Amino acid sequence: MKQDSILLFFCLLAITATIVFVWVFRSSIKAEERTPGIKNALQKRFWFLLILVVVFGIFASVTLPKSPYFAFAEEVPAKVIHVAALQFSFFLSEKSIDPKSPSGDNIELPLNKVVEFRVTSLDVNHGFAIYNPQMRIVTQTQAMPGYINRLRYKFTKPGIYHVLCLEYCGVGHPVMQTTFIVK
Ligand SMILES: [Cu+2]
Repeated sequence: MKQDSILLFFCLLAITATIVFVWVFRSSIKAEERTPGIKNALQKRFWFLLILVVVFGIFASVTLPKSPYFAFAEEVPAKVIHVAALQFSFFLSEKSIDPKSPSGDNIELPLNKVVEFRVTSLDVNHGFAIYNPQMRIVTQTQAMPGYINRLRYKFTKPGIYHVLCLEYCGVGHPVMQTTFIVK
């Protein structure tokens, strides 16, 4: 399948990169023997790289579990909202949206319950960013043609939320927005 061949391609790429890396690494060991005085510098580099790897490891282990990919993954959403982006508006509906004649509804979402947005685009790439009543962004995903991105979120404050496009999608981009109510 297409996905398998992509995976195979990247595996071959990784093997090639590893071979090149090992070759460069091995030839740099020879340089150490030829040039006296470089040992200290190489030792410093070793410690620098080790500290870098440890710091990165700590950073990754703290931040990766907080990635939005895992947000509310175990929960069943109280409401599913279908979202279709189209130059230059958003359609939000509780029913699935017909791509040939998209239409949206006024959306009212429950407070303190997990809501799932299923976001797609009917033309070009758009952004789907949700702003709270104070116009601070709370969550976002991309709206891409041919893909459905699931975005789960739990609203903890009532009010009118705004949806803005975050991807420059054409002349109407600045006015591409909609609202929904959380209560
Ligand atoms: Cu846009």
